[in-house]
Amino acid sequence: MRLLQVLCLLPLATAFGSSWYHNAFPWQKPLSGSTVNGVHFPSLLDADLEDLAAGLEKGLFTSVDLVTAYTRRILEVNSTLKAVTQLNPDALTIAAELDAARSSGAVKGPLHGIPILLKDNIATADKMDNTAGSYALVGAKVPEDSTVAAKLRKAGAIILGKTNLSEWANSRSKNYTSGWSATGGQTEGAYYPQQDPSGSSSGSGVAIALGLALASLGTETHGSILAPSDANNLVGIKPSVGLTSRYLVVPISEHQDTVGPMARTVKDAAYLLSAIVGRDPNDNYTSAIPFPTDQPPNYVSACDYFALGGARIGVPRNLIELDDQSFAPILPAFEKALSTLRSAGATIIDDLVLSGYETLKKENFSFESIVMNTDFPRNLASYFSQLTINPHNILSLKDVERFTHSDPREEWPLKDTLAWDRAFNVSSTTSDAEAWGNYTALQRYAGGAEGLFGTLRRHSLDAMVLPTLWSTTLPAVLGSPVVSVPMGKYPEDARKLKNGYGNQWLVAPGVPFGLAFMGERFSEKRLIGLAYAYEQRTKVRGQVRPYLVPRTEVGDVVVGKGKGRGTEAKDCTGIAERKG
Ligand SMILES: *[C@@H]1O[C@H](CO)[C@@H](O)[C@H](O)[C@H]1NC(C)=O
Ligand SMILES: *[C@@H]1O[C@H](CO)[C@@H](O)[C@H](O)[C@H]1NC(C)=O
Ligand SMILES: *[C@@H]1O[C@H](CO)[C@@H](O)[C@H](O)[C@H]1NC(C)=O
Ligand SMILES: *[C@@H]1O[C@H](CO)[C@@H](O)[C@H](O)[C@H]1NC(C)=O
Ligand SMILES: *[C@@H]1O[C@H](CO)[C@@H](O)[C@H](O)[C@H]1NC(C)=O
Ligand SMILES: *[C@@H]1O[C@H](CO)[C@@H](O)[C@H](O)[C@H]1NC(C)=O
Ligand SMILES: CC(=O)N[C@H]1CO[C@H](CO)[C@@H](O)[C@@H]1O
Repeated sequence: MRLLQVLCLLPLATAFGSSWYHNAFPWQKPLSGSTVNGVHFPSLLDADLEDLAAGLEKGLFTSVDLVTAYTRRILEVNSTLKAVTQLNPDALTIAAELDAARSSGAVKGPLHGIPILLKDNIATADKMDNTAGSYALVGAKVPEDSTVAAKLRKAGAIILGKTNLSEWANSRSKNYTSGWSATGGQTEGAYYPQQDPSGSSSGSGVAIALGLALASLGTETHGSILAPSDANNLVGIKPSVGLTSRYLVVPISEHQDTVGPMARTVKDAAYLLSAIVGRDPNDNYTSAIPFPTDQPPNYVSACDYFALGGARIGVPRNLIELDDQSFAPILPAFEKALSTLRSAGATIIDDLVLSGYETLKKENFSFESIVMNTDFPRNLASYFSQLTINPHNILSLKDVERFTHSDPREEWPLKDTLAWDRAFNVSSTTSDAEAWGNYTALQRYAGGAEGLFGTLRRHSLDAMVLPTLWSTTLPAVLGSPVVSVPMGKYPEDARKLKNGYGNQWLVAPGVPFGLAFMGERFSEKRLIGLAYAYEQRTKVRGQVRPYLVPRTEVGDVVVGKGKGRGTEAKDCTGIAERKG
């Protein structure tokens, strides 16, 4: 009943707008698993892949138990946080099949029988929809699984459900909040009441932060894996564009879109990345992958405690200095991180200046805006053309806009569609030659001598680091990778800051943030090693705890089997009331 109390107090606490309740509940300690009848079960809040795989191997619990436990956890917090929008109605059946396969010795690999959530813009050819958060796509069907979903299934993963997102991956307008979609409502972060969950992979961030599945796939065009990983105490890998296929993923820009893992540990993210990389004839950007199809890098073995030894790491301070200083409370933790990197054997090359970034900023990032806006209507239409069932006959961005203006559930005009109007304007007035001119200018400033790649090479760097918040722009436009890992949380005396709509907290005591490692295209393996070595020395995730934690553990499910224990929901607004 503790969770019930916390949830019921939440509106009161918020009304006072203070942070007292952060310390007021001493029972909100890290949960470290449960011991039932002398048997120890891992805590789902923190369990990693190896914990779950070991439990499955030893027969401590089954994949059916895991699906049951995660589903209960999802329902416990969903009406407050709205992180998960759909549950896979076949998940239990799939789990039972994978349990049977395991019993007969047919284990597909480390992900066998492990529940994973997908952002609701990554399509699956099953009973679930792929909506991008819009009613325009409810009921629409794809001809087959997206390549990344197919690869996860082949690796034995159970696709447990879909996660909420900023509608259309945040491409609709500037006036809706991170984590809001028409179909999913408003996602909230779990580290402070009414925490802005960041976006656009908001539901993935919140769900994995709370252990509602082992891990999730998110998508990124500009910051959409990194920012919610940052704000939700997660490891996020934004892969090089082309490393993972975008086939049957709702697009924004072929030049910038990428699909990557969001997980609680670097190694879990590495396991997931290993499962989803590779060339795909349905996404020709994957032909840029520089390694043979049958010899992908071993991202898991890259997880080496000593990877920082001898590494050369740059710090492009001007990217921080050019920003407003509302997020400055991050900086002491960043300085501490730099000394951790040094003491682990890295050489820090500090005070680098990427003046190309300053130029892009002076141009109001218009080159990127023109590249994205010329890609968007074309790439989106190409996604729609592949649908096999399309209930509203949505074939273009214009159709999406018409639908959005006519269906009141889309909350237009309160949430406008001006970004689409801009895309129409730009794409109809920009020639291919001009779009190419903007693309090459963007690459030159972002990646040339005064940009990321030029500076990495000039100083023979393995990587550059920044607080994740400031890391997203150059890798977004360059299609280069970033690994973000938890670095700290805002201190008790941090000056609280609301988002632009005044309804959610961006900065508040206890809200997490991360450290980003940026590198050359296809340097994921090296970045994962560096991030792992940092993570193992700091283990920040375990020191940053959510204010709200679902209570069901896999041990409860195992022990409660056949006894009809009703632990589905403890949420004030949910089923709990009906159950009494
Ligand atoms: C989660 O909550 C939202 C909003 O209340 C609801 O629409 C959705 O169906 C819920 N998802 C699940 C999986 O229960
Ligand atoms: C992929 O194909 C499209 C259209 O066929 C083409 O415009 C684009 O340049 C190709 N991209 C790569 C990376 O090969
Ligand atoms: C960038 O935006 C500012 C403020 O809106 C404007 O004054 C300036 O002229 C813009 N710069 C360019 C190069 O468009
Ligand atoms: C969004 O912008 C429209 C005008 O473009 C305005 O009418 C509406 O109130 C704004 N909504 C919010 C939530 O700011
Ligand atoms: C699009 O172009 C029209 C006509 O030039 C203009 O009135 C409108 O403000 C533009 N909209 C946006 C969002 O740029
Ligand atoms: C970028 O595109 C615009 C048209 O939208 C064009 O006027 C401009 O010249 C292009 N810039 C470059 C550097 O090619
Ligand atoms: C697809 C789906 O589950 N949609 C539901 C999500 O949430 C809204 C409310 O926030 C419901 O009305 C939808 O039915």
